[in-house]
Amino acid sequence: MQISKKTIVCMLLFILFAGNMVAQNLMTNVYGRDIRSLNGKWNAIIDLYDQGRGMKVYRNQSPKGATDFYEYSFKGGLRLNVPGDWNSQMPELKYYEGTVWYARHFDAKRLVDKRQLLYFGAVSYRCRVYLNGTEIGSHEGGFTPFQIEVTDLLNEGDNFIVVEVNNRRTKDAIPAMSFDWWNYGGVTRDVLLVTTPQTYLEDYFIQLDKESPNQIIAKVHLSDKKPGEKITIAIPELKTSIDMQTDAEGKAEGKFNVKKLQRWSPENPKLYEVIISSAGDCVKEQIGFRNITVKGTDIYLNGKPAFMCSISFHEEIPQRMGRAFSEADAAMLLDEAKALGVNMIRLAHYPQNEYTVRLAEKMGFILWQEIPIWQGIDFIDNNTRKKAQRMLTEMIKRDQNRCAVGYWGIANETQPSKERNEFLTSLLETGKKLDTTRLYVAAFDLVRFNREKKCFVMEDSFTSQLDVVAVNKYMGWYHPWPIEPENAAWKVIPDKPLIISEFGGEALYGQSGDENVASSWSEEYQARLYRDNIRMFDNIPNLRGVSPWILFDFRSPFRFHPTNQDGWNRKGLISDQGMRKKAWYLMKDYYKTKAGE
Ligand code: GCB
Repeated sequence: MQISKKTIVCMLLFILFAGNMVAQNLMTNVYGRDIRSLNGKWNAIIDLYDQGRGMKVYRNQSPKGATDFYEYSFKGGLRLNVPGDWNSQMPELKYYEGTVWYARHFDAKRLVDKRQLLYFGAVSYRCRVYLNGTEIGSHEGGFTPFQIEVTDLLNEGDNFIVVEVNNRRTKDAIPAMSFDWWNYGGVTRDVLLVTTPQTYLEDYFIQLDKESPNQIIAKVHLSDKKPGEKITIAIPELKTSIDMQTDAEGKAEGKFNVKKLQRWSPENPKLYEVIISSAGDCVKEQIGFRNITVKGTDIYLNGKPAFMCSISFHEEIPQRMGRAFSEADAAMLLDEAKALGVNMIRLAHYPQNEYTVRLAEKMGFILWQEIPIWQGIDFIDNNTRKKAQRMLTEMIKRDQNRCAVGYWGIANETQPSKERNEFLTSLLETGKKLDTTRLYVAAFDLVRFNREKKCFVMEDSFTSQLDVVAVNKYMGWYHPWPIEPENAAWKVIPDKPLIISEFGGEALYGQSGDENVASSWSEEYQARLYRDNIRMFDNIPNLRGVSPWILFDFRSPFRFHPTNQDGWNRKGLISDQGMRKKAWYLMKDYYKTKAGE
């Protein structure tokens, strides 16, 4: 095929233009900046057939002449809450997968000596953003933030912003075509207008060195390549401050020793006010410091071997049948985790909102945060790999100063293959370039019972690259017991710490039945299953944590049983209405014993 010069020029221009439009580098700690909320009621248009872009609805035109008309208007139509998923806001949108246009007016000022940016906490799943009739950026990935600079694009006075949101599942997406949670769409987290100085503190990483109890690492990056700028990091309570100088890239790095540092831990979730300043900017943040390391088969927290008494939850408020998005939602989920007596939370299966992460840190939970590499991912597609790398980067960048985050999870239930290995290796490389102070983990479902050896085994060469190996194993639910639980020996990756990252079974709250019959969907069966699994845990020599699946029943489109499930995964220790099932009490007791209470 012959390609003309004109076509090549057009293609190059397109690539250049499209390249400029994607979202820009993220700033650290957006909530510590000069921000204005654009949350509230937005006007919306449901666009099932994807006609809006062709119709240029983002221009928001209204008829001028007598013969003029437009077959759309944002005025007088649907109104949706931002933040919020659309599915829980209207019965018609419960199962909707497609495009919804969101729009609103806002007033702004053009500021000569400042920069202004639009910041989205998350839009699920992909979006294009238009300001005053022009496309200004796009983003893919439903659980991580992005920002777009609008300094030169804002009008003095009225501005009109439109977000074209689409949550259709596709093969190349992350997660891909099916996943065991609700595919909520919408502008699901805060939208902010951020004002910064001309040169601002774009990115800073301030954490304790992995091995040292009193050496803090600080890396700061200005928004511009300004060499020779003084950067000061001060921790007033520790009477400490250091000065650094930026290099040609506008970066500065330093390490400094602190005395009498109280390290953050679940028992004492101590945070310090840290003040970061440059010539023209100053940002404050509450930051904690802790060490988390692995030696042999042990996980050490602040130099002491630790056992992870964990629980998982989705970013969902079951009673509202909607995605969690606020501080109040975070408090509800985390208070229930506290009541269970856990010291860790696996934030399943995607980066959850910043309110949850920040409050969890204050409440003393170690966090496992992961990207939605959940079964069925196309490991051959290079673009999917790039997407995953970007998602991981966005997750790490947002929460790099949350010492509560002890684990970055890179995958859940993937099957070995050359392509899978290369894909996941590239994720580890991406992550470790940004952060080596956390442990890298992935969850596998490959453990099998070997009848000759009479023990559970697993083979996956990729595990050698991880700090901690995690296993989802549904003994008594998806897998019948091959042997009595107390005789079920484990030889699974015996040279590394192992976490049982999922186990459990379904029960309908209030349903009583035979404790030996799974299809009773009874609390008794679920409780028995928990009892059996707890008996098995003692046979796992390298077990360093367990995380039952899951705190609350959650909505899932592939749970078809009409009376027992009705669109809900019923593995919760707590029902969708907030009622504790029998297994909850067993787990609570197990964690009490583990904590030596
Ligand atoms: C798993 C998945 C989790 C599911 C769970 C289940 O292994 O990791 O996302 O919800 O099983 O309930 O089947």
